[in-house]
Amino acid sequence: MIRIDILTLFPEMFDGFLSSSIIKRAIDKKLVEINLINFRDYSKDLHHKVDDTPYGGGCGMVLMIQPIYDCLNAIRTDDSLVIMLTPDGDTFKQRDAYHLRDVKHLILLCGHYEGFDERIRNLVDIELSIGDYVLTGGEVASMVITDAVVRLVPGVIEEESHLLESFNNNLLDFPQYTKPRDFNGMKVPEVLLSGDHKKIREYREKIQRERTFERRRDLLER
Ligand code: 6GU
Repeated sequence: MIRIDILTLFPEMFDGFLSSSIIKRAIDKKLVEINLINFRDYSKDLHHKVDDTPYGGGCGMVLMIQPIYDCLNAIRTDDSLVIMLTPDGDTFKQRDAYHLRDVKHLILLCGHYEGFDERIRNLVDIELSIGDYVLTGGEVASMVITDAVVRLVPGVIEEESHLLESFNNNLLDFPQYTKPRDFNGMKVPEVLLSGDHKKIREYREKIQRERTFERRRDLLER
């Protein structure tokens, strides 16, 4: 079983995510254990402070190293991979989801406010971002990464589903259709109704290549 510990000051943000759909089912089936840990509980400050004003001046607050240091010391083991969520990190890709699926214990550290004390970077193994935009905190990013990893854990969804999906082989997905055959004149392509599996496979691969070329030429250039 894979264990994912999410270090956050806002555990309530995860309520809907952990109690719905495939993630809930994976937890119920004990395929994954997900723990929310509020690192405020590790603050040695009288008022449980976790952030303070930046040295050198500037606006906003900076997360202090002490609560995060003590929290990580309490939970990390030889099997742990500590990931800091930050817009400065490497961009998370599908191939990273496949790597992280094989780690026994993931620790996802979510920041909030203006940033982390720079020295916190010395406590983590890797830094990840989910894309080139700025979020209010790492929580949504940690849910994105958790979702992408958990769905790849064997038993969570049908194995065959990921073999054909977008980004495997750097190709976008092929289009899918279901009933009815004709909706207000919008028809299902004939070939899909033909029962000729070789033709269907060729048709789908052709569309995948065309669509990736039109929409995501960057994927083909890798
Ligand atoms: Cl991981 N954190 C924040 N705060 N913003 C982001 C991000 C992470 N990834 C993209 N934008």
